[in-house]
Amino acid sequence: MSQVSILEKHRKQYQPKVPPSLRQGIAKVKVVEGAAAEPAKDRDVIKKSFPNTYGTPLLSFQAAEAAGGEAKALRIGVVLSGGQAPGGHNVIAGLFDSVKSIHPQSQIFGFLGGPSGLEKGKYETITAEKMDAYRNTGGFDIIGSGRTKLETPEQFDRCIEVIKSLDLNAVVIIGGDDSNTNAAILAEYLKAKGLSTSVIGVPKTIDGDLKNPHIPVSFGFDTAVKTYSELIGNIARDAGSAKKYWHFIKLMGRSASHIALEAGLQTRANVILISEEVEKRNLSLEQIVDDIARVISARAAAGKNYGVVLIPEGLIEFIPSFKTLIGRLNDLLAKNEEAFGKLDTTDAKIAAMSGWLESDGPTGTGLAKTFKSLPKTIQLQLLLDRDPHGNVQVSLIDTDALLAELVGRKLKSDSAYKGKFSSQRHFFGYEGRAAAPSNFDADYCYSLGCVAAVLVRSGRTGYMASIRNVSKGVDQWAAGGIPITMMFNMEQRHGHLKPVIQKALVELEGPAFKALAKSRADWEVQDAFIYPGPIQYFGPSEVCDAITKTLELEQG
Ligand code: FBP
Repeated sequence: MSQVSILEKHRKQYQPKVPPSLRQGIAKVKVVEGAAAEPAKDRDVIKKSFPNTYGTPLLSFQAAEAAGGEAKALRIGVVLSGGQAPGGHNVIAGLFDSVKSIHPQSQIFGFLGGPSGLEKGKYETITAEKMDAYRNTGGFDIIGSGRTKLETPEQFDRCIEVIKSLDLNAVVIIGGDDSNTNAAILAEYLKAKGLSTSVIGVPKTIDGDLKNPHIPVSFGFDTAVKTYSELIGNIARDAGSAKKYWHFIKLMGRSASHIALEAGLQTRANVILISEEVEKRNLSLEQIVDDIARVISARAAAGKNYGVVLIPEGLIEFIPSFKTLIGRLNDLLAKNEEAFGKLDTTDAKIAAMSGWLESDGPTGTGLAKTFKSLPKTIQLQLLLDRDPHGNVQVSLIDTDALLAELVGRKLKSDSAYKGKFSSQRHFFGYEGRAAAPSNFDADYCYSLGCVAAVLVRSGRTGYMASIRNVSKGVDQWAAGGIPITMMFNMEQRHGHLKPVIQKALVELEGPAFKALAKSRADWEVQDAFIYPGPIQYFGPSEVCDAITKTLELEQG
C-alpha cells in the first residue's frame, strides 16, 4: 500500500474504543466462568458429536487489579473466511496489538486466501508495518479471503501438519455461520487428536444472519447497510427530482433479508420486500408482481411516476414454488453432473434441464412449467455453479430485472393503468462489503480481536468471541466467550442431518419487522423518503457512533 487517500490517512490515526474490561490490556482481564452452556435443542446428538468440546461454560470478562497468567509469547494463525465484511482488518489489529502487548515475540500468521491457506500452509507473518497500513480500512486484502470449506478429516489432518510446523497456540477463524460451524468441528478434531491448539471464531457477515442472544450482530452489517442506505437515499432524491423512473434495487444478503429491512427502515422506500414474509405468506411470484404494480398504480394516480423498490437478494429462494424448483435443480445438477458438463450451449442446457424435470412425474411437470415460464437469462442463472457450501449464487440472479420486466408487463396489460412506467435496475452488494468501517464496526471489530486474544491466552477452544450490550455506548459493552456448540442445531445438509449454527432469519414477530410492517403503507404513496447521507467519521457522536435501527429496536 503506497498511496492512501487523505481520509484514509486521517482514519489510520483512529484508536478504536474497547469495552471497560479490555482497557488495561489483555494481561489484566479476569475470565469468569458461568454455567455450562448447552444448545436449545438436539442436545444428545450434538453432545455425542462433540465429546471433547461440548458443555463448556459461558465466559465473561472483568477488568482485573493485576496482570494474571504467564507473560509468554503466543503464536496465532488467522483466517478470513467467505465474503468481505467491513472491519476484518481491525479484528486482526485487535488480536495483533493484544498479543504483542503481553509479549513482543508473539506472532500473528495470516493464512492467505481464506481457509485453503491454512490447509495448504500458505501464510504471511503480519509485521507491525503491515498491520499499520491496514488499520481502520475496509476489505480483506491484507491476506485475502476464500470460500474453501474445511470439513473432511483429510483436510483437518493437513491443517494439523501446518499447525504443528508453525507451532501455533491457536487458529482464529473470522467467518459466518458455516465457517464458525467448521471452526467448532476443527476445535473438536484437534482436541480428539490430543493437540492443545485453540480454535476461536469471530462472527462476521454483512448479511447480519449470524446473531443470537449472545451475538447481537455480526460485524460488517453496520457499515454495509449504512453504505447501501446512503446510495438508496441518493437514488430516492434523484427519482423525486427527475420524476420519471422506478428504481428496482436488489440488496445483498444471500438468505436473510436483514439488509433490506434495515435499509427500508433507514430510507422509507415505497416497496420493501422481505423474503421471510414472502415465504410465511406463501406468496407466488405473480402475487409479488401484483403488489408492486398496485403501489405503482396508486402513485401514478397521485401523479407520481417514480419510486423505489427494495428487493432482498435471496428473494427467489423464499418464494415457495421457486424454493422447490431450486431444490430439485440442485438434485438434478448433482445427479447429471457429467452429462450437464458436456453441454456447451445455453439452449442445450435449458432444454436438458426441462427434460429432466418433466421426466419426474406430475410434480416435475409443474416445476418444468415454472422453469420454462422464466426469461432465458434467469433460467441460465438458476443453472450456474453452486458455491462450495452448495448454495445457489443468488448474487448472480437478476431478480431486479425479473421483477421490473414482469411488473412492466402487468401494467401494460392493465387497462385502468394510465401512468408511465420506466425502470432502472441496481444491485448494491459488493460496494458495501469492503467499505471503510464505520466507527461502530471499527470499535466492535478491534474489540472482537482483543476478545479472541483473551480466549486464546486462557487456553479456550471451540469458542466464539462475543460482545453484548452493543446498542449502548462502548462503556457498557460486555465482552466474553460463547461455546460454539451451544449455537448448534441439527439440519439437513446434502441429504444428511448435521450439527450447524442456525442461520438467523428476519423474525416476523421481532420489533424490527414490526416497525416496518406498521409504517410501510404510509411510505407507499406519500414521499416519505429519508436521505441518510454518507457514513461520518468526524463530528458529533450522535452522527458518527449511530447504530442501526435493527440493533436499536432489537436491543433497546
Ligand atoms: P458471507 O456469508 O461469507 O459473509 O458472504 C455474504 C455475501 O456477501 C452474500 O451477501 C452474497 O450473496 C455472497 O456473499 C456473494 O458471494 P461472492 O463473494 O462469492 O460473490
